[in-house]
Amino acid sequence: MKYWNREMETLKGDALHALQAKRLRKTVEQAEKVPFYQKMLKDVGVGSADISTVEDVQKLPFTKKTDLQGGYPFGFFAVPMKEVVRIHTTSGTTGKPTVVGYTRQDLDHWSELIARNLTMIGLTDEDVFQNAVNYGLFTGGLGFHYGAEKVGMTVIPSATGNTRRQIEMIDDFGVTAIHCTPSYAMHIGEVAEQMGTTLPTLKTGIFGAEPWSDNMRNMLEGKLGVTAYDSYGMSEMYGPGAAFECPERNGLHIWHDMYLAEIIDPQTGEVLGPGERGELVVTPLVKEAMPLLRYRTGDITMFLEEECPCGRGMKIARLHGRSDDMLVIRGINVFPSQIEHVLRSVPEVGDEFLVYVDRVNHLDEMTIEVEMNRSAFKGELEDLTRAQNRIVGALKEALNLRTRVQLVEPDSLPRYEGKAKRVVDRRGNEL
Ligand code: DLL
Repeated sequence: MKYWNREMETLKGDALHALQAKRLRKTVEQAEKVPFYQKMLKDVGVGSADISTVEDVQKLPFTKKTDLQGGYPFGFFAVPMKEVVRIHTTSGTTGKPTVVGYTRQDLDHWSELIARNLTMIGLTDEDVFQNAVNYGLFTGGLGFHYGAEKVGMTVIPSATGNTRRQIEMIDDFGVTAIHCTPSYAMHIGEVAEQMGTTLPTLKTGIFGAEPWSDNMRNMLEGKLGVTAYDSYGMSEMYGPGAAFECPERNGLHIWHDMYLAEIIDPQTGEVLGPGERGELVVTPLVKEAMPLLRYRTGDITMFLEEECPCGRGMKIARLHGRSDDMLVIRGINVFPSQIEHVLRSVPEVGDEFLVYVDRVNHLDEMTIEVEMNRSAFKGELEDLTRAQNRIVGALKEALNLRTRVQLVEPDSLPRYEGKAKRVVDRRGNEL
């Protein structure tokens, strides 16, 4: 088992708690330089002097995404602008994006996180790494880039797009590890198939930035010939790197010396224990330019109880979606990733699907367009009808919901280079 920073990665018990408490207090001190937090802390009568244990985090109020938007652009920065050496923003589709600033020390911490993750899954300076995500304001590009360079890997900043060229590069440059969104990985897999290559040098796939199911993992491993690892993060937590699967691939280690994680009931704010699913709340412990206190991520997960054989600490379950992309269909909660998990287990199903939600006569209707794979598409009409019924049945069983399924031709639905958008909610448009 390889470690980038064995001491920090395997820190446990009192030593870990003492470090977390010290860093938590320092983070609150840093937050006290931000007018928003000055007011918030004054309102609840708590200051950095009141923080001496990890549990004291519960004295602090939560910070929400809307709070950050209210501070647009630089209202949450705790250092003078001349110390901010990088800015990223979230890809907010509505309203102003969230702006995140980094000091030089923040960038060092961030690349250390990525270096830990890459080392944890066995990558070294011998590897050739293709970073097929959007470079620019999205944190996935530069975040992974500098972390992979830190490990000494040969980094190819291929970014997204021109998929045939991406595939030629994998083969010509002997790429051993690729990083992209799972949606783009699917597309790379299908284009590679059309080009007649099995991508023989590729061994490792790192996928993240959006939810992807275990069945999708199996499919990607088959198409690309890789072992696939899940990578979680968000711009407010630096970006990718915050949590990552180890070779056990049974949950993601959230780096306990850099993030204090809690799981809460999203309705009541009550703190939940291991095994209880709820919203992930994070207090970054080393952020300098933009400290955050108890940030509500909106992401749903739980702490896993068992100790990991790899010796590292705290693990969270894979994330199946955000509380805000959960659909409520006729009173039933549905995450798009559940639909994906079902579809990817049906052999006749091809690579993409699209979910439409409508309100028909005051009732929610979910219609799913499902691409067939090539061989099923060439088959008999009877077989297709059978496949369609099977999909409807599997969805009914998994979601307890009747859905309409329309089979469509291979390659007829949109492809994605970054995060996918597979749900079109048309409710509210009927007036
Ligand atoms: O997506 C950072 C990132 C880049 C992570 C590359 C992994 C790889 P944002 O654009 O701010 O940051 O989006 C953050 O994406 O709150 C989750 O809802 C979702 N998300 C990120 N990773 C995963 C994952 C980057 N592995 C938001 N599984 C988060 C499920 C994920 N959802």
